[in-house]
Amino acid sequence: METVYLVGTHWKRSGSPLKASSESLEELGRLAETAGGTVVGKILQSLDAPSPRTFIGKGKAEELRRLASRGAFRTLIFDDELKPAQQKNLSEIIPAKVLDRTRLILDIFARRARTREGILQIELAQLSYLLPRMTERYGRFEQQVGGIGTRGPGERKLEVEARHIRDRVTHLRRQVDSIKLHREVARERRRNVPLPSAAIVGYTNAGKSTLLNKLTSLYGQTREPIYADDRLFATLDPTTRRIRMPSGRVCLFTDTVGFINKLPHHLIAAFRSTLEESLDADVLVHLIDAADPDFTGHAGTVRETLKSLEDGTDRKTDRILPVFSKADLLSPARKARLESRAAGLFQAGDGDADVSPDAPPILLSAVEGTGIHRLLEAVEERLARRMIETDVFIPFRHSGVLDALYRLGRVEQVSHRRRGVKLRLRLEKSHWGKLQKILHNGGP
Ligand SMILES: Nc1nc2c(ncn2[C@@H]2O[C@H](COP(=O)(O)OP(=O)(O)OP(=O)(O)O)[C@@H](O)[C@H]2O)c(=O)[nH]1
Ligand SMILES: [Mg+2]
Repeated sequence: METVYLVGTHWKRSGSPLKASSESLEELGRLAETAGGTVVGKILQSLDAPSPRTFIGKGKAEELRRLASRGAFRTLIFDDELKPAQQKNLSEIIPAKVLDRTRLILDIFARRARTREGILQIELAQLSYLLPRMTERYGRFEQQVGGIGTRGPGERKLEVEARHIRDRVTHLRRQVDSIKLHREVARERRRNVPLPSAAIVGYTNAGKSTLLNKLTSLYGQTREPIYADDRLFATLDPTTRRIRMPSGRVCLFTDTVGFINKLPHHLIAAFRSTLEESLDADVLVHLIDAADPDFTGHAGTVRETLKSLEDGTDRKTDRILPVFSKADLLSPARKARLESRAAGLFQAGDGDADVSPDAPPILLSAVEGTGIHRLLEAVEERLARRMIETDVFIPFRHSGVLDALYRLGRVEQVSHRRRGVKLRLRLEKSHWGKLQKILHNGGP
């Protein structure tokens, strides 16, 4: 059993409430337990600014040293990311393993990774985290014993180690890139027979995998369940299932890795391509755990993370569909309150703006199977927004495109004319653009 002591910080000048810091510390405790630790104690410090040397103040560090030397805990975990020098100094003072939230999350991801790509990506993230910490060790060594005659074997060893890591990082990047390339080719091929797609996104433990399992068992073509559990980051690798929608169309649903407050940037960088691909979907179902007391804060984190991933792309945010999960855990009173309050929870302009009073929020229970049909209808409605309905005349010399139109869109009406056929058509906007090009440029 690994005993763990937690250190949280409330930044006095940040203006964020004390409650947010203590909730974050709670969550750190759940993360530590997910990683196999047992939390034996914690402190929440109020600070103006971190101390450059030891992050926390001298007095606190001394207090923790005393606790550790009495054997009160084996591992100390900080809720904030420590600078390499701070981590090193703290390890020198306190006889315990000193970690931070980033390192902990990286560790959990490493335990969870199953696919080759996931394993490579997590190693990449870990090495990028470790490298500056090694150079710190190297840099200090040089300072302490620097000068003539210090180019000894010890120093060279560190240099060699750091170079090894750098080489390994380059090697991993290449492998990840090559997997990505293969996948892009496959994706391009799929695009020729495009199916609409939806990604289920949300905070970790919101119920995303449970929802996909429910969808699969009700409307799916396979039965094989995916792993869902009451622990943080149960899912790492995306899974996609074909789901038959109320209209009869098939839509691809993808389960994705959960987001969390202060998600390490090394991880976002390493998982970027996987995430971007899932988020390429036509609709993003943003699943929010309605039974979680801090669901508003968590929903905010998810929106922020999505925004940072979409940086530079001109995606419209109206593809995000907010949906509340775990309705079965709510009392009737809370349910009613949620239904009346939801409108005000998501302000217009920040993406989840579609919970308007005339459209009550979608509240579902993946466990009891309630609200699922409404979810699918709402997804179809979103998909339909990307479609246009139009009349088009296809001259006989272009009759080659008819086959594709029947396949890609919905032909509502046909009337035969002397020089061709006139169609009333529902078609995705992007396909409509292509069709017009073909008709105007005189042939596919
Ligand atoms: N009561 C209740 N529990 C639910 C519901 N949906 C999910 N859960 C539980 O919530 C926990 C987390 O569910 P998951 O489906 O693993 O959550 P996730 O969003 O995939 O989590 P990560 O993969 O860790 O990001 C599990 O213990 C589920 O049984 C629901 O509708 N009602
Ligand atoms: Mg999951």
